Amino acid sequence: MKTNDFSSSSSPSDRRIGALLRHLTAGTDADRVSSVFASPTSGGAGGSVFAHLVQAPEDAILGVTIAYNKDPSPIKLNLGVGAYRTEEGKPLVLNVVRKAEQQLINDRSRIKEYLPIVGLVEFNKLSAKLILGADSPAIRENRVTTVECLSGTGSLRVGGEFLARHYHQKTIYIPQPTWGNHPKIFTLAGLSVKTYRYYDPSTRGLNFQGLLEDLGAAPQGSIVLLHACAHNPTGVDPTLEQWEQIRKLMRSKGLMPFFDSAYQGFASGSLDTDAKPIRMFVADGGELLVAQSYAKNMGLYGERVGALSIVCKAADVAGRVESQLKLVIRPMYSNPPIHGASIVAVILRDRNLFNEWTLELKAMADRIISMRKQLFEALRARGTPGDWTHIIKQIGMFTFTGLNPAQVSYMTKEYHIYMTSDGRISMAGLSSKTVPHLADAIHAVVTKAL
Ligand code: KET
Repeated sequence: MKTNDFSSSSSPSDRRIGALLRHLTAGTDADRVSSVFASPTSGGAGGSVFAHLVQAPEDAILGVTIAYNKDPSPIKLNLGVGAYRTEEGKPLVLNVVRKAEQQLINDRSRIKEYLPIVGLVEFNKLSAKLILGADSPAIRENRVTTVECLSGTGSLRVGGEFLARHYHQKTIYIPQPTWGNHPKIFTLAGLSVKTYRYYDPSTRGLNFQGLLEDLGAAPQGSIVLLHACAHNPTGVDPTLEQWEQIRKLMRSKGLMPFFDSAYQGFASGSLDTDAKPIRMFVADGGELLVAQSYAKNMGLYGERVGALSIVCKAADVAGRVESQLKLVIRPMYSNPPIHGASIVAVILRDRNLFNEWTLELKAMADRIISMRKQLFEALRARGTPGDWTHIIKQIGMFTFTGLNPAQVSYMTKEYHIYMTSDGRISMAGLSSKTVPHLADAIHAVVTKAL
């Protein structure tokens, strides 16, 4: 008699724990090791069974906002999390989003039933079109499966777990550096995480040679996480010619592309331009995964709306992939939320709203570019030592300033400017009013030689 389906040594949960242990014993993050391994005790008479827990550190990015909120200073400035702010420093709800929500509220036939496990079907179709292009051969040939997930993070997590269960290679290569959540997401999904060279601090540009060498040396079939555009945190993207070389190399070694598209439209201001690297990989007929987020480009941060698409070689395979994705999702969160996906669907299906969205998106991207110019000019006007041209060269929401952790903490302490300790600043958090304050702080910290 079959007694226990979960005891098989190759079960996904075993693999996940194995991957987690491997990751932790690699000694990458001491605090996580202690938070997992601190030994449980009975707590003694009347004591808490959780008394052995150590206080976990705040998240490296979201913790910046927590510290900022505690600061009573009137001049404080939050350049930590990548969230768009207006010239007045306020969060922005897009006009098209307000209109879409109004439409949804006015429609009395709308109900609040559970969505299917894969989410809102119309949203899924429209999301695939948005990222792959309306004329994508993969969509035409029904070779794409798309599932609604909990924003970009949830899409990466579901995709990671799907690969850990069903793909023959369990190693994923992520760029060095990358978004701080990537290694945790993929480790907990059951993959083992390795890095490839990406950024060269001496040129503040792409280490293209290092990237090609590392991907060239990766075992056949490995998974490779690629930022579709506006690389976080560096703001450095490959050129289209470099993408073509990356594509050729990856396809020649059977490496599996997993695109993280969290900033479509934020890099160039154009949704289609920013999706080009992904579409190059689709055009060659090969397979890939892409995680999409609407947090930034539609300003739907808290709605947690995104999508995972898996492009396959044949329609029947895509159908079976989807059936397995459902088995990943159902025990994780059952099915995704309805509201955010409905907002996106209303906007993407209506030509007028869609056009209005592209204008609002372009305006956000342009304001960020104008902040780059203003900050660069302000440093030049102050005669701040160093080459600051990377501020205007880098792409997307962030500038990777090159400031070190000591300089960052000095700027926080003395100037109440909050940013991640790697020196990344969210350009979207700046305004014409706050640029001089930031420039003063950078000037001071650079001339102090900390
Ligand atoms: N990928 C990348 C590259 C990314 O920068 C983020 C968010 C995400 C995925 C996930 O976003 P979601 O909200 O799940 O759709 N980055 C910003 C916010 C965060 O850290 O959560 C940030 O780097 O500030």
